Amino acid sequence: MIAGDLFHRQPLLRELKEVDYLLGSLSRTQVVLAAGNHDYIKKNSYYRTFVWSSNVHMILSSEISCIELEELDTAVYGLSYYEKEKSEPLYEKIRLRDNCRYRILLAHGGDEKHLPFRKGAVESAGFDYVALGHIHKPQELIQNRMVYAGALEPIDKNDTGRHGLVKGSLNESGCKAEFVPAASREYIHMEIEVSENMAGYALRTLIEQEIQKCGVQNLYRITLKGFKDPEVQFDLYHMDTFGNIVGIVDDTIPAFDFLRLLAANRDNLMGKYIERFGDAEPDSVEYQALCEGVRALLETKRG
Ligand SMILES: [Mn+2]
Repeated sequence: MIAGDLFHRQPLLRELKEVDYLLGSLSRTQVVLAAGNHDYIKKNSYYRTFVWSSNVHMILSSEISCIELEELDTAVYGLSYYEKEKSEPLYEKIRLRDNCRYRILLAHGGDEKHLPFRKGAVESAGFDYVALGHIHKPQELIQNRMVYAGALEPIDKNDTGRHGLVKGSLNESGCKAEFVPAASREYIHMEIEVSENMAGYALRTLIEQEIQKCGVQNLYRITLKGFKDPEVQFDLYHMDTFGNIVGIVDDTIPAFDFLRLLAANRDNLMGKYIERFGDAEPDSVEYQALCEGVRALLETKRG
């Protein structure tokens, strides 16, 4: 079951040929697919005329239609998008009209602009399983009954977490659906706790170890947290040992010893400045101003 948006844009003819070759080479498998809101069936879409292998069935109708897979005694309901958005709740209005033992709904969307549905309304139609697409993160709406498989691979850097497919089995005793991780890599948002005694090279080594722990095949967005030595400047361009860091942000707070600085500067501008912001919380804008001001004053003093 391919629940739409197999392509994130209009597919090229050669891409359909490649996909059809792969799906057509499955010897004991029937494939049903429909177009989603990204690969929707435009006027000149290759989906309109493409001739699939005999085991590959595309639902081309823009209204709910039904494909019967006789040898599996299974009917698959669904539709294809012919535009980027479609806001009628069509999946809530399905009337079953087949003579099969099993019934699957292949559905794409679920948000406001893409065929919204209430899961209860779809459930009551009587499908054995609802295979959902559109949302990239795998999730079960109803256990073993209504599941978003999610994208096979993460699509962008915010598409974190596991990705793969749903393996389901449908027989007299009901439907079982389990998530099978299949993505070759994952996007991971990682926080690294920096300490005051850590210099740049130590940080680089720590990041290297953390990435090794979580897998060098994955892609990382790293946020540095904690307090750092105010003297230390991290060179963020040289932290990427394995070439898999897609972004790194330094959110550390300089660990100025304000009490000591205040004691030594009671009568000057620095002392007055520290007093002015004395009770700022470490994650506030005031604290940031305090740190920047103190840094500037220290640098002026040295200069
Ligand atoms: Mn979609």
